Amino acid sequence: TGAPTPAPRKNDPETLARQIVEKLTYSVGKTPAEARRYDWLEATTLVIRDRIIDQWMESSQRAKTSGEKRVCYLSMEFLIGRLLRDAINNLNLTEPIREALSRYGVDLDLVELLEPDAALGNGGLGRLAACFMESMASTDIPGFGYGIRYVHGFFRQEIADGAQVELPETWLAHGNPWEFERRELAYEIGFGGKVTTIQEPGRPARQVWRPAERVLAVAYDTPIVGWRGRRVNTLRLWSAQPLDPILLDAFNSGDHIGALVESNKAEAITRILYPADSHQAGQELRLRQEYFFSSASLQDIIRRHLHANENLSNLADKFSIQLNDTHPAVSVAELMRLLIDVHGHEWAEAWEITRNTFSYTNHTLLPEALEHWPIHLFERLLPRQMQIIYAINAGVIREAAQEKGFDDSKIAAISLIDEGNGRRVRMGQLAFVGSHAVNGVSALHTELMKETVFHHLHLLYPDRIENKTNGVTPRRWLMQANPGLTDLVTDAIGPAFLDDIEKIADLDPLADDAAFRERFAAVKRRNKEQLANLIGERMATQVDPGAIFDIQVKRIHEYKRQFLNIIEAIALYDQIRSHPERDWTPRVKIFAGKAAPSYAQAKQIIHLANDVARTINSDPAVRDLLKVVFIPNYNVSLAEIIMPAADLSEQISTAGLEASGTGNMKFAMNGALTIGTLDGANVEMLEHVGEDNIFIFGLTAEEVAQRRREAHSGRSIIAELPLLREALDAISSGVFSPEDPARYHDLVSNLYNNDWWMTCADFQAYWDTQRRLDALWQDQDEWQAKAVHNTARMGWFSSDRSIREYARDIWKAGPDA
Ligand code: DL6
Repeated sequence: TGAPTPAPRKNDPETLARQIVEKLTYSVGKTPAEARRYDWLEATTLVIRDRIIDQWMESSQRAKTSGEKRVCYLSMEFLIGRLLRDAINNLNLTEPIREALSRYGVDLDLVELLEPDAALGNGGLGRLAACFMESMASTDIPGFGYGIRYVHGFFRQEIADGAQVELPETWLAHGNPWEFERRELAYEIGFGGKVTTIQEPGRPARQVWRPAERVLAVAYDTPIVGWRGRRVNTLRLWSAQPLDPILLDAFNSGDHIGALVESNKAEAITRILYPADSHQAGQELRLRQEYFFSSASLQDIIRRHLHANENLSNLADKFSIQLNDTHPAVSVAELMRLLIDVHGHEWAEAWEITRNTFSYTNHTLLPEALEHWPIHLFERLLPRQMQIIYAINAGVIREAAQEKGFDDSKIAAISLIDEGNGRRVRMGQLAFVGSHAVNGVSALHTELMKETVFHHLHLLYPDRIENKTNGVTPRRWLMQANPGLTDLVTDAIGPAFLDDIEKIADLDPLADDAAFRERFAAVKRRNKEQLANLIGERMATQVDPGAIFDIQVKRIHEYKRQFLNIIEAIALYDQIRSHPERDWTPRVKIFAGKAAPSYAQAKQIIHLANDVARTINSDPAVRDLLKVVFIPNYNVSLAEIIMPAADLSEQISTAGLEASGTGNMKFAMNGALTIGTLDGANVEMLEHVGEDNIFIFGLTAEEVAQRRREAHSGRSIIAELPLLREALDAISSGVFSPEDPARYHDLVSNLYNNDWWMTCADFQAYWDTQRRLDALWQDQDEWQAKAVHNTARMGWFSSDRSIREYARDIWKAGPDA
């Protein structure tokens, strides 16, 4: 019975070519002769999409009928990038599609480049969510991503006269062939209004929320294909729409603008991604976004659950909901509301269901990134949820006082309400108490969570915090980004590592094989040439692929210390000019990354990098020994070109501040050596690649904390280090900004007066380590052997491993559950 199963599709170039032309004709409306490259992209995408849909339906059906536990990943950000290459690679169709297109003189690589880069995220947290989606599909876990369909993703960065300029990004301008609008899946989301108590005879009193405003959340689904296409999961993104598209009365009475106000207000909720990374975005709109997507996702999960179950008592057996940071933390209160007010559960049972269903990942310890909302705002926008938060808080405080004997100061620390700061709701605390598991994203970060932000909650619930070190998907970050290396490894150890990346360890002994090292170096050289061409074309700067490509790409932030890297470049520049007779190792220092538009110091750092680049690159005295490049508009697609071309990866955050890092993993997998601090996942990378193959320097997290307690400043260090002093003098006297000599005055004076990020404190150790790397570069056998060890020993940092750990320890879901 039921619908006939479609016949398996043929995947030979002949069939594919015919189908692409069919799509070109009947869906795009062009003949091959008329078609532009963009039309070929559309037609190819549609052919691939058909293949995915077969598998997608099968996976969804399997998840529904088997009754297996499903995992919902709630994330405000999914930095998925381009999808076509991912899908083609995971379906194993790269070569047949390439050949099919070549029959019409079309180059697959060029076609793929036209796909917009879906940038629905800021950085690490959003990209991790994208890797996790791919890994859930690849490890056969019925995963479902829930997020927001922003009309404008992360802003496009241009550099004008050295400074960052933000421009709107328009990824949907040409439509989006990957998404399916599900108009039938629309939920009402309320804001504001009043809560009234209803007392009916013989029944307990109940609360009824009557929102003043309502909008619709409409689902858009994107298929996420796992490796070899075995499972296809869903990424469901919500778009906000008005209940009434236009207020006709207002329009008819002549108020044409007023008639659209409600509509615009609703649509504004999902119009734009906040470009805030590790930075507080305090706007009301942000809280609206958070509640909007949380409520829509929970209503959808409940609907899916009730499809196969009588009631919600067993929700936690059938669904696990992972809160990606605190952005969806309001879900804790919202699920309680839905369980109690809408589905009639008692408080105690609702609380049990809620805690067993949710788990929460923390991604930062930076105080300015820990979300806390003013109570008056929360209460005005979400009055019923606020009542529930007070009630949750009362329960937690009672437990802490009665069972653990917490005193007032400890209670103040765990309270969901911050009383000392203008009264605010602490979203981290809410997520923590509403979850059965709370995890950090690297071993060090998890320990620091226990000691700092969640110290008292950890005392209250000592079994709740656990570690799940991040990972990255090797499909995108090795196979697709670096086909040359993938072919070389396949040739050397066979293809088994493609299915189980930890088998790449078989490559390790080849570090001692001179012929293999040479081939490994040749792949790197080709990748560097490709990046050098890009730099030449985009920025009219010529760089030598024979130099060390020393790369720092990530969000621009003081704690990530791009400034330290720039100061080192200036010191090196001075030394090269003072000692031209020395045997300097040629280096190209490459930077890329965006600064939050409101983060003045980060924007100054970008400006400085560009000013320094302009000065050094035009100085004939340094010849080709040092170049500095800032590549604009860093995004996932650019990262796919940059990671495979690095010799040296800069992971130099102030210890204790980078929760994990994932760029560090992508670089090392592609054979870059790391220069880094003992921070985030660098600590575990050191354990895996071995201390001879990674270059660690600087203060430890404990030492940083100690210095901060001692009110450390940079002044005395600067006085003792002429290299550092001269570099800083050059910056502050306007050597790099003659048109505005005072431009960097604040940046430099912060180092003298405070050095909060330990830039001065770590300078000498950083400089010395860089010089050791210079010397190592002269011994290419040694360097390349270390590079091979890095690639061979990074398999553990696959997001498949992370996801299996989440599935085993937190979700109790998936094939091994
Ligand atoms: O866990 C993913 C990623 C980590 O690798 C980075 O170390 C961390 O900085 C980043 N955190 C954020 C901050 N978000 N918030 N809030 O993106 O998460």
